[in-house]
Amino acid sequence: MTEIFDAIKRSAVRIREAIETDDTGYSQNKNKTGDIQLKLDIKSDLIIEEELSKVPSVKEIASEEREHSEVLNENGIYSIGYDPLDGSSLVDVDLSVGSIFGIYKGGYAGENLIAAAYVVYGPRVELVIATDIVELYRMDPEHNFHFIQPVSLNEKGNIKSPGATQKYWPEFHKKMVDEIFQEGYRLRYSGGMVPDLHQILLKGGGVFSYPGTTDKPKGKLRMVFEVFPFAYIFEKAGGLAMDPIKRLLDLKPSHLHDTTPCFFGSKYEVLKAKEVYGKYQCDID
Ligand code: AFP
Repeated sequence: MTEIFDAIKRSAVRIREAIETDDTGYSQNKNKTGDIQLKLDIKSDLIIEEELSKVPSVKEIASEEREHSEVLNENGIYSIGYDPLDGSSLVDVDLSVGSIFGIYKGGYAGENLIAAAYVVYGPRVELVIATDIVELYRMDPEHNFHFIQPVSLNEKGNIKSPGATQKYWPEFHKKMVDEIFQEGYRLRYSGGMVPDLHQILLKGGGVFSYPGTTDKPKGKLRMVFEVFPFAYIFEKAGGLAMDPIKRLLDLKPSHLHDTTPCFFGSKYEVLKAKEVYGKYQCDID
């Protein structure tokens, strides 16, 4: 798999350069989820396709920016699901963004993930790779990536990143978020999933939630490109990733672009969410 991680590193160097120099405007195209694509989304997607097509072990790719998966090498064994530039609408206000990768052996289901990675384009470019362990790398000015440290979560943290529009949150979800803040948790939410989850991972814990809402009952974040890769990373780092009743990696999408409510974090906070959601479900049964 080293050659896949090398392709991800080469993509990261080229995407970073595009972020720094290219037009941040919109294209004329919409992706499968109906978002109007930024020119940077399209360019990042093409960069990753080009780099992964040089890797013989990559059989096919599926990108958040494309409706269908595409075969790159008939004889390959891995399928890569990726979000080329998550949070791209934040580039024009100079906030951090990222690329997310899931490496699947078999179909695009959580149980078939064998590794995951993400790149954060912030004040520095950092790469986190999860195989059986989770490791942080940082890019130097010559574009080489250096190992920095292993990544692991504490049982409990002190950061809360509550996603989605509050007006559409279920009442019990709002109550649960309020209670977490009453416990002393601090609000950390940039609107970019990659930097928000990166912060929780590197500060040792906390919880990120993107619930089902009255306007989007299945949430916003896509299983194959965003949710499964981060679920894999959080579990390997010693945390939990749930919907929050079921384990996210046990979910099987019916379609490539399916979304799901998701909670990622250290054990204490995610289990708390599971308890609240479990009780609510009992109440409405
Ligand atoms: P964009 O790619 O459209 O900027 O969306 C980013 C994102 O998919 C994810 O990175 C964030 O966590 C989430 O959306 C933020 O969504 P809300 O603004 O609804 O909380």
